[in-house]
Formats: sequence, C-alpha cells, structure tokens
Amino acid sequence: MSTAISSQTLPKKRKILVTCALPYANGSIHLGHLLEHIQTDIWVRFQRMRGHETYFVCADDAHGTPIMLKAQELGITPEEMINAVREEHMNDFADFHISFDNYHSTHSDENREFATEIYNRLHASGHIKTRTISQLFDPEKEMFLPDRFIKGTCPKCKSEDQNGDSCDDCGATYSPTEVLNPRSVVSGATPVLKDSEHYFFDLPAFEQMLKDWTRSGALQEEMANKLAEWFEQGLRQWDISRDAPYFGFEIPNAPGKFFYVWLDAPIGYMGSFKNLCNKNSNIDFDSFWDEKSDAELYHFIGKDIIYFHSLFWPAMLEGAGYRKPTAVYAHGFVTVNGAKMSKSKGTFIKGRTYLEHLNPEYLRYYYAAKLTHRIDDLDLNLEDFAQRVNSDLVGKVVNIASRCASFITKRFDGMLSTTVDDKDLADEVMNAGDSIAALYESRDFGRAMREIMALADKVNEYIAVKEPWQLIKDESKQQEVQDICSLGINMFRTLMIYLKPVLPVLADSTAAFLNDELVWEGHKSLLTGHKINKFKALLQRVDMDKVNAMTDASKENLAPSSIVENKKSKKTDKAKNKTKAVDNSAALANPIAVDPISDEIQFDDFAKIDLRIAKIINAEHVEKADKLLKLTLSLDDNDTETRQVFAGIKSAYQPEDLIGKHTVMVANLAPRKMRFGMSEGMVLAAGPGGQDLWILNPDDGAKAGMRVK
Ligand code: NOT
Ligand code: ZN
Repeated sequence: MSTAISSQTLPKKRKILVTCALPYANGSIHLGHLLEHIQTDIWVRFQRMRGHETYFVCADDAHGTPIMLKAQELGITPEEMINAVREEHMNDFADFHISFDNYHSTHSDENREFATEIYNRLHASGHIKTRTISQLFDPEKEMFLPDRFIKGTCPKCKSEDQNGDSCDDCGATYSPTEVLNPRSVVSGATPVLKDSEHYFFDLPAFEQMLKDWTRSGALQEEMANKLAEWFEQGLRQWDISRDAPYFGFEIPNAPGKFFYVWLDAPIGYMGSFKNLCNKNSNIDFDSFWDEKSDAELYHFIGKDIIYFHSLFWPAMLEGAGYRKPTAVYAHGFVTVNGAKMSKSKGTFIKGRTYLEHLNPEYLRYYYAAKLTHRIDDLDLNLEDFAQRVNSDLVGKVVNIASRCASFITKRFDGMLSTTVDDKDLADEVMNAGDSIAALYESRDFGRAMREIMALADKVNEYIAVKEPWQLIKDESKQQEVQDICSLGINMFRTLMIYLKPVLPVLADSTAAFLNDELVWEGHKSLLTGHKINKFKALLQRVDMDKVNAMTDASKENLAPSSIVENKKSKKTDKAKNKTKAVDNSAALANPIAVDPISDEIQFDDFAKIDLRIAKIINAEHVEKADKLLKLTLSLDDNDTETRQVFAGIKSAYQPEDLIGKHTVMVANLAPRKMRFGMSEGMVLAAGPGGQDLWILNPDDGAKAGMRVK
C-alpha cells in the first residue's frame, strides 16, 4: 500500500530530443567519451522519469580522411571498418547503461538525404560560395593532405619532425605551407602546392542571428563569452568541401567534391533521429525539427567542439529552414589523477578495460558526484574514486538497507509497519524531491549527489540513535523495531528514487527487493503495510586491487586490442587551463577538434614564460569591441618600459577601476596584430567569465617589473 502525502502534480509534459557528440568510427570509447555519455544519460533518464517524452540519439561519426586511411592501412573497406567499430561502440555504451533510443551512423541513407537537402537549400539561398584555394598535395597518393598528415621542420625554432600546423617544441602555430622540408605522413613524398575549387558556407551572413541566439539563453555563460570573442575577431566563411579521394558524401552537382566530415556530422543527429522515426511510427520527425517546433532540442558536447555547435550548426539549420537547438551544453575534459590521460601511466583507460575490472555504476556515480553545469575539467582521481563510492554508496546509502532489512525479514515476515516512526525525518527526505529535481534539470549533478548523501547521513544517524539491534533483545520493543526499520527501508527507497537516473541497475535490484517500481513520483509517498523481499547484497565495495589491475591492463593495452587504435593529432588546448590568458588568445577559435588527452606541458615550456608584475598605468574602452579593454602596462617604476595589451576583461572591470593596480602579465609573448591594434603581451586572469573574472592581483606593494617566481 502506498500513502500519498503530497498531491503536487507533474509539470507539463515536454517533448525533448537529446544528443551527445558522435564518436569517430576509428577508435575505442575511453573514459573521456564516457563523461559526456554518462552526463547525458543521467539527464535523459531523469527527464524520462519525470514523464516527459524524451528521445536520446547518437551515432558514429564515420567520414573523413583519417577513417579512409585507417581502413586502407587495415586492408579493409571503410564500410567494413565503420560497421565493426560501431558494433564495438554500441556494446561499450550498452554496458555502461547508456540508454540511447537509437545509435546510427553518419554514413547512412538518412544522413545523405538531409546533408544533400540542407546543402541544396543553402545553395539556393545564396549561402554557398566557391573559390579556388591552393593546398599541399601528395603527388604519390594523389590526394590533398589535411594539416595533420604533413610533418616537417618548424619554421620558427627549426625543430624537426613537427606537425603540419603547430610545433610541439616551441608551441608556434603556422600554416602547413610554411613548414620546412615538408613530407606527407601518408607516403613520405614531398607535397606540392596544387589549386582546387572549394565550396564555402557563408557563416558571416548569419552573424546577427547568431548574436541574438547567443543571448537567448541557449548557451552557458562561458560559452556565450567565447562567442563574443569570436564575433569580435570576425566570422569567416567555412570550407565545407574536400576533394576526392575522400570517404563521405559527394556534393550535388560537384563531381569529385565531397562534404567535409564536419558538415554531415551534426546533420547526423537528424539522420539518427529520422532512422528512429522510421522504426517507430509514433514519433513525428517534423514536430521536432520544424522551424516552428515546440519540442526542445539539446546537444551535449565537449568544450573542444563548441565552434561547430554554436556557430556552424545553428547557422546551417537557420539557413535551411529548420529549428535551432534549445541549448548546447558543453563539459570540460577528463583528467586522471590530476594529469592528462596517459598510455604509459595506464591512465588512458578504454571503456572496455574498465568494464573488465569494475562495475560501471561506480563510474556513473563518481562522474555524477563531480559534475556541474559549467565547463570545468573533471579529475578522476582513482583513490578518491574508490573512497567516494565506498563511503557514499556502500557506506551511506546501501548501508541503510542492510542495517534494517534483516530485522524486517526475520522478525516480521518481510512486512513493513503500517505507521511511520519519525514523521519529521520522513517529510524532510520526501520533500527534498523538488530541489533535487531542480538540480538534475540544471545539470548540477554534484550538488544533487551531495544533497542526497546529506539526507542519507541523517537517516543513518537516526538508525544509530535508535539502535534497533539493542531494542530487538527486548520483547516489549518489537513494534518499535519494526517501525524504525520500516522507516529506514522507506528512506532507502526514497533515496534510491533520487539516485535512479545515475544508478539504473542498483535501482532495478532495489525495486526487486522492495516490490516497488521506484517511479519519480514515489518520493512523495511511503510504503506501509507492504511486503518486501529478502535482502541480498546490493553493491560490492570498490577494491583498489581491481583499480590497479585496470591501470596495469591499460599499460599492457598499448598494442591495439580492438579493431583500430585511436590516432589523434597532438594539439594543445590553452583554454583548458584554469588560469587563462585573456588577451586575444583564440584557443577555441580554431574550429579543429582538439585532442582532449594531450595538452600537458613540460617544465621547460613553463619556464619559457616570462611572468612579470606590471602596473596598469592606463585602461580604456575600445571602440566597437564588446569584450576588450586596452591596457597600458608599466614594467618598471619609471614607466619607461611599457606594453599595450588588449584584454578580454571588459565584462568584469571598469577601466577607471584598474588604473594604478598591479597585475601579472606574460611579458615575452610575441606581439599579435588584432583588429584594434597590436597586443604586446597578456594579462593573466582566472574565473568562469562574465563578471566573475579576476585579473591576478599581486600585493599592492609589489614592485612593477619584478619577476614572478
Ligand atoms: N566526431 C566528433 C568528435 O569530436 C564529434 C561530432 C559531433 C557531431 O569526436 N557534430 N557536430 N557538429
Ligand atoms: Zn618550433
């Protein structure tokens, strides 16, 4: 029997379509991917529990040069490779309980149709431009070379064997045509310059729409700030074509020209959803994608692909007459034990390797406990992981059930009391549902987990004070024991309802134990006079030996264990640093996916940075710049050595408040020409952005020009 204590009704039923980024079809799923898929899955499961019509789709991102070349290397067709990889990805995700409604491929009929249609519409409305560009070409392989397939000597520091677009030694970025002694990674041949006609999407034509959309609440604050910088730098036309040979879709009426993989990747969201609609006639595609759709559309992504989702994608949708996303939610990168994932340390952990050693719900909980609605990176500290899961899930939550269940089973034939022992405690736990729901809704999962664990602490305290194990010895206290343990079991049930989006399997075994489905609305009621089943251990403690075995196995894993080994280019993502340089740095402005796992710098790199305390002797607004202030910095007491720096801190400071202050600057940064003039360094600032951005402010007494140690 269930006793309702509140009659609050569910919010209006919403129609929600959710996606997460499409993994490339040439590498295995690792714990970095899983942050996003787990985050999204928790949100989706929460929405479903609340009764909203929710669909969650994804796909493999199957096109592009790296995939074509990888298949060649393996001696199979790209189709064979992407099918095998998709199978592997689907199994990995299923075993982490990622509850996709559909997992498709961008190399599909649906996607070809949408890509063609969207392109045709953009073309018809004049948003496709063509022009001839000159690019490096491999004369042996007879193909144009993407930057990462060129290696050579750095034009700045002359270090050999550097990437085609950036130098790992000196950090310089350059155009591949500037590389000295270039060679093709594919054939070893010396590339030659060759002309080819390319197709461009006219992104600048959408600037006003994108500015309005940015302010519509569709983006997190940090993302909106980043966009403001991009607007300031000026939008550029986007090259959407690649020449044959290329694994992808051919552009209509352009023989030998293919859509660049990033053109049909986001369209893959539509393709996968269409494929779902084809399989399930109850879902109406148009009602989700129509320009006037009242459905909600959300994309969960990593911070490295914001440019694509917040500029190209909404502009393409707008230009082709479709609705735009309701919101794009970006998350940060995963580090393990405080550092980038590393193959040699065994912290580059594939999903499958994890599953061979540990329960996926541990990771789901740990990620949930550390996730916020912001774009911060998340550290998976393996000691903390074991400790947190053991103390919260085993020690707090499941412990409630194991302390209470055996009395109910052995002494009371599995029956819960008909009365409630401690109404105040019961009310407190039951009434927390709305605030926990609000935290799930806003993706503040860490706060939700803390709130749930604080309630679990209270329930454990209640049981500890009541000591049913003592009372049970007294014949006259039997009813009391049943009441106490019944409340304990009920509180465990309520907490498991709250945790169900995160721990679906533990919730299922709890449901079987309690003979109750654990629906969200159940948090408002108690099970009274209700029969439960015999308690079986619900969750094992994390065993550190298994964690270590997992990292050992990841070290051994260096040889490709699955179909293909993920080869990624080495790039640095300066935006990852918590303290970020805020001049004109366009770390995220480069619309190239940045490898989330290789942005560690060496001490020598750090030592090159000349950090100085500088005095701000002048600060002023910059005409037509939404974000920048122009600072004049003095590096010595007499103001003889000064630097002009454009800093993106206007959202946080009035110029007049800065004059006379000291701050920390990078004094040896090569000057950069900006739209508004030369910038001769960077000031360091930290914070999420907007008004919460603080320039580093040394003691007022600091001497200008002093080096920072
Ligand atoms: N395969 C890409 C990546 O970075 C993600 C594509 C997401 C889909 O792993 N697209 N868009 N826009
Ligand atoms: Zn160099």
